[in-house]
Amino acid sequence: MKTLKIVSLLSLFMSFAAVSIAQTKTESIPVSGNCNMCKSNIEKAAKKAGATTASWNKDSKVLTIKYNSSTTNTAKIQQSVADAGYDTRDIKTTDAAYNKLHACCQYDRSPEAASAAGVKPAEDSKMDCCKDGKCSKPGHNGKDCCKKS
Ligand SMILES: [Cu+2]
Repeated sequence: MKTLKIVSLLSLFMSFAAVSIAQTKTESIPVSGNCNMCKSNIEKAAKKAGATTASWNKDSKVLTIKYNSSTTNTAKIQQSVADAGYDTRDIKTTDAAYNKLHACCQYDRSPEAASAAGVKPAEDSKMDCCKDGKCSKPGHNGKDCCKKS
């Protein structure tokens, strides 16, 4: 009986350990931007969406985040960064949010600059060809680009 207790305690402890390992994730996500003001905006937006740490490098254009996977995810964090006016690897900002950025923060949104930053150009964005819930791109049959990932 004593061995059984120890074994069950041990497995309980191990399952807790496994859960806590699974919860903290670190990820590096390309995000477009220019300057230190962008850095502060991007990091603030990532933390607002639940990132425990967020650090954007203006030279490499990479945002490194740590987050708890039980409270948030990369889609939420990227959406928050996009809402602040910045194109991320997977989620594009809106023209309205981009236009609200300080003039010095209005980074180059050309496809060339986007791919140099590691960000998919806006034309390739899933939602950009989606108009009124229907895909406006020929051959997509109203499906592909309107799916929210
Ligand atoms: Cu800036």
